[in-house]
Formats: sequence, C-alpha cells, structure tokens
Amino acid sequence: MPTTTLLPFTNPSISRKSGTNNSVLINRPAFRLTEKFLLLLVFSGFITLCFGAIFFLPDSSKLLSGVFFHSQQTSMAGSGPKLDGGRELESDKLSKIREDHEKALREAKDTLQKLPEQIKQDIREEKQKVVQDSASRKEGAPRLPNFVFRKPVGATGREPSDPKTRERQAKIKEMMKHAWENYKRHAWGSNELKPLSKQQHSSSLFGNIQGATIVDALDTLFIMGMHDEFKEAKEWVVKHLDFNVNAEVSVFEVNIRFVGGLLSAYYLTGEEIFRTKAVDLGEKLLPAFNTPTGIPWALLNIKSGIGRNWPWASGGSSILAEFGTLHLEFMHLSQLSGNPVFAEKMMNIRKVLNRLDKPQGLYPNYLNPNSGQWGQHHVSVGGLGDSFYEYLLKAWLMSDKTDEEARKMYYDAVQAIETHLIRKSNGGFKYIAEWKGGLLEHKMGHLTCFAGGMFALGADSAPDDKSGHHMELAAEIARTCHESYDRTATKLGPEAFRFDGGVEAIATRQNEKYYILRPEVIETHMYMWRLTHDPKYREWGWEAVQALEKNCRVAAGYSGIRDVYSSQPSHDDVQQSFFLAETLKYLYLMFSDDDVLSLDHWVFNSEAHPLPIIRKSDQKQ
Ligand code: DMJ
Repeated sequence: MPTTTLLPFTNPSISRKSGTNNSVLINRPAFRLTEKFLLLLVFSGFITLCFGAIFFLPDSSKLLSGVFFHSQQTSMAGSGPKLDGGRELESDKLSKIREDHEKALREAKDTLQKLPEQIKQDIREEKQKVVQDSASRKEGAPRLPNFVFRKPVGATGREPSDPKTRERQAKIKEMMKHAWENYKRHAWGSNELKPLSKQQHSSSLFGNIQGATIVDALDTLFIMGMHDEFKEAKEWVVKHLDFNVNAEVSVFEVNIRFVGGLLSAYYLTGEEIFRTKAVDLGEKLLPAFNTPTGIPWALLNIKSGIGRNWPWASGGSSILAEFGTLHLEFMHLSQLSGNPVFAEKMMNIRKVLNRLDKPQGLYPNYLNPNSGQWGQHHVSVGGLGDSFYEYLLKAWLMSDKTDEEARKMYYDAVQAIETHLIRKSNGGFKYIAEWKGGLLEHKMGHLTCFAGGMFALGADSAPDDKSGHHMELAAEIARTCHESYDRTATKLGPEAFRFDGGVEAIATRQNEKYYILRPEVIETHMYMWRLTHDPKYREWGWEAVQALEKNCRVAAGYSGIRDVYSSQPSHDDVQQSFFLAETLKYLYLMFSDDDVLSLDHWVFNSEAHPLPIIRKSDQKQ
C-alpha cells in the first residue's frame, strides 16, 4: 500500500527507497518482489512460532484445543473423571496439527528451491546485512549509513586584508585564548569556570554531564585556527566525554550546546568521534518524547529515561523555545545516523502545532504535553519563545529552501508578531513587547535582540515583495538594542529594558540590570554587517569588545556583571560557556571576510554552532 511521509528533506535511507526528486513529499512505491518474499518469510516464521508454542509451552496446547476451557468447566462442576475424555481429544488434535505443520514447512522449502537465482541472492544479501547490523549494534556502534563526509565550505579563511580589521580580529582571538587558558588552568573538564574564585562552576542544566565549555568551544577554536587547543579539546572528548551518567538534564540546553557542538565539530573536521558522540547523545534524548502528544519533556533523566517539566511552567507545560529548538540538530542526527526517528519526532511537533488554534496567529510560550493544549497565553520573542521562531526560519534555510511548511510558519508568525507585539516608542525606537493574554508589557529582553539578525536573515525569502520591509525592521531592532547598550555606564546592555513610565531602552528594575556575557546584540550586529556591509555594525561590535575588556575581563577569564549602569560593576563570577561558543565567535566572524562560514553554506544553531545547509542534491540520494 503506498504511504506518504512529509519531511523537510529526504533522509538518504528513505529517499533511496522512495525514488522521488527533491520534493518534500515521499511516495513509497508498491512492494518489490524481494520485499514481498521477505514478508512471506516473516509470516511463515510467525506461523512456525505459533505451532512451536503449541508443542513446547507447558499449557499452550490446551489453549488452542479448547481442552483448557473444557477441563476448567468440568473441574469447576466437580466431576473429575471426564478429564480422560479430554486427553483423548487433545492427542487427536495434536497429531493433526503436527501433520499440517510439517506439510507447511515442506511447502515453504519447495517454494524456496524454485525461486529465481536473483531473488535467492537478494535474500542472502539481506540476511547478511541483518547479521552485520546486529553485530555493529552489539558493539554499541550507532546505526550509520554510508554517509559521505564532504569537505566543509569556508570553515576557516585568510586573514582580512584590511589592517584595521585584521588587528581587531587578532584581538578577539586573544580574548578567546584568555578565556580558554583560564578555563583550562582552573576548571578543566568541568562545565564552566568561576573566573574570580578560580574554581569550577557547575550548572544543574547539564546534570552531571561534564565538559560544557570544551564542547561549546570546539568549533570556535577550530575556526580561529587555535589548533593545539582544538587538539587538547578533542582528546578530552575522546577520553572523558561520557553520557552514560545518571543525570537529569535540560533537553534543550544539552541539545543546543552538546549535540550542536559535536555536530559542528564533525562537519568542520570529519572526525568520526564527534559524529558517534552526537548520535549517542541524541539517542539518549529520545525518551523525552515519550509523552501522549510527542511534545517532549523539558527535563530528562538520561539514565532512567524519566522525563518531567519545569515545576514553574504553567500547569505542567513544556516550553515553546525548548521543544521548538531541537529541529536543526535532530534533522542532522537523522542525516548522519541513517535513523529517521529523529526527523520523525520533529515532524510530529510540527503536526501538533499546526493542529492548534493560535490566538491572533501567535504562539503561546506554554504547551501541555499531555493534553496538547496551550497553557497560559503568554507570547514572547525573548525568553521562553525566542529560538522557536529562529528555528522555523533556519529549518527553511537549512533544507536548501525545500521545507515550505517551515517557511510558511515563519513568515505567518512574523506577520502576527509585527501586528500584535512590535511597537514604536515616542523617541522613535521600534521594540518587540511581550504579550500577556492580550495585554502588552512594554519590555524587551536582551534575549529578544537576536530577532534583528533573524529578520535580516529571513528578508531575502520574504513573501509579497517584503524583503526591504524585513530588512528595515531588522535595522530598527538592531538600533534599539544598540541603544540599550549605549545608555549604560558600561556600554553593555541590561538583561531587559523598558519603554514605559517615561523611559526608553533602559532597565528600571534592579533585577533586570545585569549582563551575563550574552551574545544576542552582537549576533544581530554580525548578521547586519554580513548582509548590509554598513560599517556602523562593525563599529558597534568593536564598542562591545572594548566594553567587555573594560568591565568583564578579569585576571582569570571573563565574568558577567551585576549592574550595567554602575561605572564600577561587581562581578557575578561566572564565565558562561556561551561566551566562547557564541559571543566571541560572532565577534570573530564580524571581523572576518564573508566567506568564513558563509551564510550561503551554513546556518548557526541557537548556540552559534554552524551546521551545513543540506543541499537538494544530497536530499535526493
Ligand atoms: C544561549 O545558550 C542560546 O543562545 C540560547 O538560545 C539562549 N540564550 C543563551 C545565551 O544568551
């Protein structure tokens, strides 16, 4: 029977069977002769098993012959002697069954003998493959297809020819060295560094998985040409990176940092260890999807496979930005492992989302994985919502613009965001507010600032001649976010800033004044530079470099600060792993030529790990 599967790109193992072109629809043809015969074999194996059960399982013969029922009835009635009659009946039936069974076996053997040579050969090969597959699984190796590693396009580049840019790029590399060396000296193997205490910093997000900074930094070390450091990081991965731990982890964080970091390291280098580790970890995350709807839990014990949601999340809901930020990595896991299960989980999330009504076309931040219904109607392009939108756009781009469903979802969502969330302040700054059940909170998070880069990246494919409009929107958001930096004493931006009570782009609450080395504003400047070449974006990036050096650099690394409005801010004593993965990488790319990790060939995951666009020609394989 023909089946139709909807996928954003075709996995090699699927498309080989489908024989389709680059279309997103895969039509499976009718069964081939070999497949038919295999089905016949399976079926006859099943019959054999049933007969085997009759002969060898203690009481199964009674079940089939009806004697069990009969003898129970009689013994319940208290008349024992009738049992003998039952045994006679049993023995007659058994010899008849045995005879039929032997006949069926003889016939199957005959059919086998008469098969054409080609089919016999196919069956032998099929058998051989099954044996090999199970042998490799026994050795703990993931199921890998004949994936051909392609040399990455523009993973590293020449030094920029312009001396000023070259100098700035070198400075950023020096910052990476400072961050890396100190992590190595004081916190090697742990997740993060406490640069003031000179100790390790552990975060509950990764349970007791170790080495977040190492895995997050791999690709940055590689593209910066820090070969010795990359080598020592790789050696640590080979010897110590261990996912066989009893750990409750954040599925989202582990995915974007560990799976994403390992995938990028694989695509940049072709080193098998990174692919094996990424697939191994991906498989460990799969039990998170064991919910009635397939919307994954936020937290998962990767040993027991038991999942749950954050206790604070609206009535046991999963979070949009968490379950919506798995798609890019999981598509690549299917591509690299030959196992479609990862892609299937993603397409199921899409299905659930597309079945739901969206209030005003907006996606609430909370979705209950048991009922499949929205939780609280809070909408945000910042925390809890942000990277869901990012991944819709990037799913479209990463599929070489074949994933039409993602394209539509992204541009429809942006339309609703523009109508209901984007406002202009009296001073002329466009900002993206938060939506609480229809009421606007005129606050924009630092996290929300990534959206400038997203709008710019999506401008090119915007429908209805709206490319220019998306680009303008991107530029306005970049300007607003830069303003949030410019209005502080440190020239670094707060965690959230407001547009109410007479203020514009300023944090008014003490608990929103901190800066934890986040990348989003710099990320937007990087995209704006690459896509417009307006020099002001490089200047804004450079201002951020100077501000980081002045306020966040300490003797043993880089630290977040508690109040961006204080000229002598105190430090929070954490060097976040995303500082090495994202902040420094985006700065480096801003001061590199455009062909270093070109946007024509790569998409960055939410942790700035580059993943190659899967070309239509590879989707067809
Ligand atoms: C990063 O871990 C990722 O960018 C994530 O998507 C959101 N926040 C942090 C950095 O701010």
